[in-house]
Amino acid sequence: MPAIFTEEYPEAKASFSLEISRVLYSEKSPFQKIEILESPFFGKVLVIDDCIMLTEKDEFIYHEMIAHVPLYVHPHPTRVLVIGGGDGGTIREILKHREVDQVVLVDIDKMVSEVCLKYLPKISSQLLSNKVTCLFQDGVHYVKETTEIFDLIIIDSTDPIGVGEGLFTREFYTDCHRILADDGLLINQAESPLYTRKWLMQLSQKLAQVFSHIFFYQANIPTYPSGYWLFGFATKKYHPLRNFNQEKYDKKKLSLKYYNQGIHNAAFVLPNFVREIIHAE
Ligand code: AG3
Repeated sequence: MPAIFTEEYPEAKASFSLEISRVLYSEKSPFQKIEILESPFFGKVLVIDDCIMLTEKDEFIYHEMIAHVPLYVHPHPTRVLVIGGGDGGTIREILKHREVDQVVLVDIDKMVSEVCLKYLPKISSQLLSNKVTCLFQDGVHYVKETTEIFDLIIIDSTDPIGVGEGLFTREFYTDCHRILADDGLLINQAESPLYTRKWLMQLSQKLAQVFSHIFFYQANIPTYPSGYWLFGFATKKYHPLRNFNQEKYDKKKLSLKYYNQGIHNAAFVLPNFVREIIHAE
């Protein structure tokens, strides 16, 4: 009998299972349970508190979409803040944009980065870049206290329960707004409109209370709940489509596996049921 890992989706009374050939790592940090599993099909899988954070098979979709969408909109992103994202996947994509010369990563749990550096070096190795400063502390506290200013903030969090909860509050978004430059952007992972409609609704209401313009865009991520995922795009100035930077895009010619110009445009076209959720008062 092959071993099976199952992530339960209690909100949908459903679950997602995958065969695993080995458990490479399983420990409790002071904050959460961290596991690295090996699946014959999905490759290595990072699981935190029984939720799939990434698999080697499809992590490129999430990490390319969370990073390149804002980086092809902002005309001169030099200072980027990543909250969460201790696995380093988001950092890897950000650093493909050479004009970014400083990235601060703030993740509460040092063990996530240590484990990923050991077991998932292809995803995490850019954490060691000299452009990156890793601070292992609470992101909520960091944004409250810091005097630094950023062009882009990316919130690469876990779900809004447990450790990640504070990263989905109005107070937190208010602090992020304060430490963004006048033309700054904030991107956050915004969960599944199908399975956790309420989370998306609350997130969009809170973001809209703080930022004058908010947008959402989508991607298909098979190993996350429902396989259908949203990202928030909160902006002080730039429009996600009108300010798409064609010149930068044509010049860079990054070879990516998911993101391209067509995807950028299409991702902001949302189904009616999603538009209803994010516009609900
Ligand atoms: N961020 C986690 C997305 C949430 C997944 N939720 C779930 N499986 N219930 C991923 C971090 C990758 N850098």
